[in-house]
Amino acid sequence: MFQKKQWFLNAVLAIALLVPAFTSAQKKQKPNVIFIYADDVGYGDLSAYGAAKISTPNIDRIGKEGIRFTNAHTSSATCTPSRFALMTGKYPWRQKGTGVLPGDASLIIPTDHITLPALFQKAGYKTASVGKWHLGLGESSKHINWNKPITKGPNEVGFDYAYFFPATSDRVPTVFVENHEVQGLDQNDPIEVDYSKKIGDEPTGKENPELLKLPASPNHGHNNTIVNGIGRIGWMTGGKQTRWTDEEIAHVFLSKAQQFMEDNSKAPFFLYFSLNDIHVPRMPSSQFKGKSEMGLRGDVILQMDWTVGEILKKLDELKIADNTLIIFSSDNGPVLDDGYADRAVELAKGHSPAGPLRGGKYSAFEGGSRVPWLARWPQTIKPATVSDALICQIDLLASFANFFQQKLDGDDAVDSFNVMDAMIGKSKVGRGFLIKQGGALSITQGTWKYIEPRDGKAIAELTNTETGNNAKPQLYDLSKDIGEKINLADKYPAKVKTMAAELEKIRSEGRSR
Ligand code: NG6
Ligand code: CA
Repeated sequence: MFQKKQWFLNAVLAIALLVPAFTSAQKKQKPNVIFIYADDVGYGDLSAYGAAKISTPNIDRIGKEGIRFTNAHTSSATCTPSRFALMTGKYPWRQKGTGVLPGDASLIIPTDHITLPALFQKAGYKTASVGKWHLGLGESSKHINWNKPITKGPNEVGFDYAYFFPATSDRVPTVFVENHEVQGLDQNDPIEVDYSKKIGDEPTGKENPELLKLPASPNHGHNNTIVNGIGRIGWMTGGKQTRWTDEEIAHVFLSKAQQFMEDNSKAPFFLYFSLNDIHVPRMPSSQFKGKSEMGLRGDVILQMDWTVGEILKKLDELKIADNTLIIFSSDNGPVLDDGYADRAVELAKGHSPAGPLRGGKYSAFEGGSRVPWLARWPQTIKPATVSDALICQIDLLASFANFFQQKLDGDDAVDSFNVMDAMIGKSKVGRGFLIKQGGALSITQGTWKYIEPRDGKAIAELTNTETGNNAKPQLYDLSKDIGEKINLADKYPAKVKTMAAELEKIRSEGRSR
């Protein structure tokens, strides 16, 4: 009897001792997560996706050592809404004011709901946002005072650390911000920004085109304040010492990302690394200038690939590659002429930025929002996997919530689905349907895609690209026609009706999860 009791007590003691050890071992095992978000990189811009005129060995390597997706998407065909969806798990068209933001816009991410970085924080991660922000700063509809700490931004939505520029590199203010402060502020030369009228007396691209080192394309409007020989959208004055040099942006962001990885190599970390490449103005560093066959756009693709390679190297150096999930994707499809006369159109001959897809940035066709997505996690993902599971960046939130066993509130991440098994190659099945936003909304269900009717030009004049606008409904069978060439709407009216109704239901219900 005594022996039995003793045995039992010993067993209880052993379990009590083991439990904390087990949980702390588990804690240690949480993978680091790096999400590299490239800007405007198309489905056909990487050699892993068939590009032959350019080689992207470092990005390709992620797929070779991990998984490459052929049916992965952003929620939208431009930057701000795609990023909004990624951060909130909510379709951006449900909230007003989520289109491409000017550089002086207020923060558009609600601070009273879970966000992707906040979810990582709750799971015990250190989180950082390095690179392009473009989700607004400061209090709703309040003027931003750039010379004082900025009240709301990445830190307020879940990032412990942030080093970023406010909007796009073709928009003012052309400065870097660390957490709440513009870097290198000089109180004797205060920064002012305006998007409605010229301020200060600095030359603009419109008045002094002879000062430009990169001419603007006619009519796009990249002809306001000249910074570093490049006309920008919007006017700024002051902050002369703080302004960036475009050719250095990639290096500056990379070094901040590397520093964060070094500082946190012992803790699990989440790094949102949001590249400036390959957005306009395409200004490669001297290391890459003239190195591709495709001019500046090709050069910055090489620069982007190098950047990714440096991150992979850093993971090896820190000996944390095995338990790091690194994802590479893009915020929207490709565009050639997006505001500067950089000869991208003429030099892209023989290269198809969207691969086999129709349309590109701004478009409701697949080229606008089907994007490269490669992921590597040596401990978990089988090398050289290729997956055609339907996944979207909007799903990261629910997928990681599930992974960390965090319950989402009913009104959080209302359009995000848990597709973690698909993301790590354990399942070939992703989400059942997806609504995407070009100009028009579309819904994809299985291999069928319906684009709702929308008035407006079929070709966007400035960029000379297809918008996907059509006054009539469009229906495509993507399994046979990934290039969306044959509109089957007239042939299958019943299908059109059910898909249109489904889209309407999801829109009116305010949620899809
Ligand atoms: C557009 C700009 C374009 C680019 C884009 C944002 C014009 C005519 N064009 O409005 O140059 O800045 O906004 O790109 O102003 S995104 O990738 O951040 O969505
Ligand atoms: Ca973009």
